[in-house]
Amino acid sequence: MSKINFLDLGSQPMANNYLKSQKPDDEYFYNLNAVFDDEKKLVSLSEFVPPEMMFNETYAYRASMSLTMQDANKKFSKKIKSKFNPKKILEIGSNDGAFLKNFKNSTVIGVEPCKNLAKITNSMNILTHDKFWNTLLSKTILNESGQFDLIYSANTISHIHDLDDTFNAVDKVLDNNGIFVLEDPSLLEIIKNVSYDQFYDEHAYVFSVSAINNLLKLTNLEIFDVEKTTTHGGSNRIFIKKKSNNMGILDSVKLTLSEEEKFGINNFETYQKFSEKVKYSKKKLLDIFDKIKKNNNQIIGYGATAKSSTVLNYCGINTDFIDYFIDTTESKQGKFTPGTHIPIIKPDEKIGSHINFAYLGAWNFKKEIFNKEKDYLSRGGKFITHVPFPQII
Ligand code: DWN
Repeated sequence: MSKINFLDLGSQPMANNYLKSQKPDDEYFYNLNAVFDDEKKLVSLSEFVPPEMMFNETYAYRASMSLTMQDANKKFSKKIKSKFNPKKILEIGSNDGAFLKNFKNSTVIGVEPCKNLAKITNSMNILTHDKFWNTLLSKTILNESGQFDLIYSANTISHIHDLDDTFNAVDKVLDNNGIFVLEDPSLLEIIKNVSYDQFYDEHAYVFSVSAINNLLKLTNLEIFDVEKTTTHGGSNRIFIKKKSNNMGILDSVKLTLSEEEKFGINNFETYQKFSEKVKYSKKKLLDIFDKIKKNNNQIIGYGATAKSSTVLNYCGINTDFIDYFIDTTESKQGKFTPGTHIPIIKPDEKIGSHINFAYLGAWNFKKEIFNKEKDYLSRGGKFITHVPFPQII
């Protein structure tokens, strides 16, 4: 097996490790490099951060924080109910219950290793195991609750290091006629949009449908349908069943695999080109920040995302450039961005009238944010983004 390095994003902190102090005594850093496995055609980080360091009782991210995601979860839950009518649902990575709260409590179980989040869903009467997903846990769940006809996992499987064990564990608790829905950011969209900020400690893998298809070859599972969604800048919703289930495989699978193949997702050269684009993106973004600062303008950050941690640390954007971030997540407010130590504050009703430039950390919610900030935009306020290329909007 050959894993080839293609992207060096330098020394990085843990992306969700918001700091209590602007001058912390110690902060954990690791080398953020991405590699391409030429055999499985799988993109991953070269170095994994221990899961317990990232996903624990202080985890900051809340999946229910945006109207966009609330709406997406509502719509998908409705679709699942009408299409598959599942009796028992298991969610791997249930976060704050953003998805599961759309179903009746008695039929759903969550798995969430971040104890602060599991506490939220347990208090909503959604039985939640505050443990990491693995074969051991799947055996416990099987003994206690039996098999499930729907297993859902969004933005989680890409975070789990041992994929063979992950799929094995899914196979154990999935009913023979059951469906496993896996949703994660699309590698194809990331390459197209040069959204290199989807690479950070938590995203151990960045999946193409082709890579998932290859990984499942050695399991009892296979893909039977693929949908593209717009969430998180473009994701794949991959529908998986047991190979023994003779439900047909839809054309979407062949079409997606062939689209990825044509694009070059399975060729190392694609990643070499992507890496050059990332370097250019950094240069152009810094040109924009330099120009604005030379004209003595203040810049704030909008949405202290995990993604933006990669950009800020890779480009060296610190308090010399950004005065503060605003973010609606309570657990991030009053803290400082990892590595770059920029204060994060609660957003006021509107962006202050003295601010003319805001760096869009949450570019994936651009539509929702532009809608909310109509006044700012109409008085000439600008947003800075690096996706799909560095620009002032
Ligand atoms: O996979 C992951 C994704 C799904 O969520 C995790 N590893 C971590 C996390 O990544 P992220 O932080 O990049 O996710 P979001 O969903 O892009 O974060 C949006 C952030 O922006 C939140 O902190 C909320 C904030 N926000 C805001 O302040 N005002 C969002 C909106 C829409 C707003 O209007």
